[in-house]
Amino acid sequence: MNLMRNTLAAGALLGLQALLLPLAAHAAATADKCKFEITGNDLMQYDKTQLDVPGDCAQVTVTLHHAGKLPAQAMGHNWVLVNTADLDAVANAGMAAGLQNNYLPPGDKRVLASTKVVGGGETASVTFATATLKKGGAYTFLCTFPGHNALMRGKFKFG
Ligand code: CU1
Repeated sequence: MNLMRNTLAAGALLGLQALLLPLAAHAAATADKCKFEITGNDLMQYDKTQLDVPGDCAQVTVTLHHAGKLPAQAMGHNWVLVNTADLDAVANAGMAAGLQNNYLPPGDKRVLASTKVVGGGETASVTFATATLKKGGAYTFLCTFPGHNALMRGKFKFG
């Protein structure tokens, strides 16, 4: 009797899983196109020069990996999103803010999204809403470690 009840319950559970699994897979696929990975190295480079974000991503996650060996003090990297027009100003203000502030002025409204600064072997991630971004707007990502943005920058296309 107990066995039969258990078998029935297990069968019902399996049926439920069969119903839910395709839904979960679909949700994951939808979210994945809004998640991006970018890697920095000890040669002051990102491995990507452009990120293409679909316009229906309500939020975006960017995960920055540092594939190098140098510490953050020597070769730190972050990932910072700005309006392209603000790039130089944010890079200069970031330099002055120092490593203790992740090379970004605290509370700077020109910073649309940012990770902390990481050193070799470390990873940092940021998730942000796209509600304030304009589709087709001119956005650039950069590393604000002093001097890095000359090489470490790229286009952030949304929409
Ligand atoms: Cu950097």
